[in-house]
Amino acid sequence: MKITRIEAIPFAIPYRKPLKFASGEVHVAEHVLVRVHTDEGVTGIAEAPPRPFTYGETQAGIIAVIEKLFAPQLVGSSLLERETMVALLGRTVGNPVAKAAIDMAAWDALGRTLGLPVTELLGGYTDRMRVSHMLGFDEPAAMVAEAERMRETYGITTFKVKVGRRPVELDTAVVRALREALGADVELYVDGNRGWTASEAARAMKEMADLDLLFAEELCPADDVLGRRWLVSHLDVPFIADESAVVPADVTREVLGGSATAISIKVARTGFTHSQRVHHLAEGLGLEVVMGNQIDGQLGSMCTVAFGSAYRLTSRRAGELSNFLDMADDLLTEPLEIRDGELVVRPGSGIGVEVDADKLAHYRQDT
Ligand code: MUC
Ligand code: MG
Repeated sequence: MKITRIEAIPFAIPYRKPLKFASGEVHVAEHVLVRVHTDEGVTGIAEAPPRPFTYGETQAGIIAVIEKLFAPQLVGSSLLERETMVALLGRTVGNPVAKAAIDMAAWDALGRTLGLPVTELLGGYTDRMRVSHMLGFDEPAAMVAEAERMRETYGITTFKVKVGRRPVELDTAVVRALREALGADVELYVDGNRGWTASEAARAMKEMADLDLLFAEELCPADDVLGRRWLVSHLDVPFIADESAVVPADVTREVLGGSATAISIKVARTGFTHSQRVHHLAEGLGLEVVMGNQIDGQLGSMCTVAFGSAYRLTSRRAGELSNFLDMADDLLTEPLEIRDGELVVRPGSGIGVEVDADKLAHYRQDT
């Protein structure tokens, strides 16, 4: 069970439709496939989606830090020494997405070695998650049409609407149009990616007070400390901390400081090992949790399903799992299928998915 090699392979797959939101936009999935090899001939896989506008990492930076720092530190470790590996990775500050991909690939390799699904090793609560679809910036009619198509084709009935534009009416008009077109039965929530000030956010939320929103996420920056605390104290829906609360210390700080009342867990930035810590903390604090999407491909989405299905708290709410639908292609041998609004864990050991060698050869950028 010893790690012999860690590969970091850049690949690029275009989006059919770019995703736009207040802190950035994504046109091409320029991700990194991470492969952890062991002395028993097992290979674990995971996907690292760089998000420079959120965590400062780039595709080239993720490859460099894995090849130059992390791989030399971890080669020789046993897959069972997960805490030791986390400690070794923790010697380097930052680089959450690179660290998370190594962690998840090591868990995948462990599952494959033991012949057990990772989701069962993690917790085994259920085998599926309801899917929430994230709607990027567009005109109201186009966003309504996309939501209707998602409901009709995939049975999705929960939607996260990207907001944070100016004037705020650009976004409140979209949310109103969605509620009017989709009716009372769908779940709607909004994510501002820190685009508004606290007072703009308060005005927008007041304007949407009759739209029965489920949550509000990162409407203004957490660094506007008093403004955000004031906003959160005036809202009557849970306020999700996403990019402002990555690790347990952030969650503790934001929640105890009154700047958040719910959290998003994204395995793409905390892997499985740190996501477990965040989950346990959230459970202890009595917080609602949403499994978030870092604009993941299918491998990353399956990692989210594996983690989200493992616990009652993370599987209670719909998880953000459908953005891979906007990609022109993917790497997996068997594409993920959303049916009746759900994604089900793949049977088999590890994460339960395989990379198609021909597709990887086509999309990889290092050959
Ligand atoms: C989200 O929930 O914010 C946008 C940027 C990112 O890192 O994740 C997405 C979705
Ligand atoms: Mg968010």
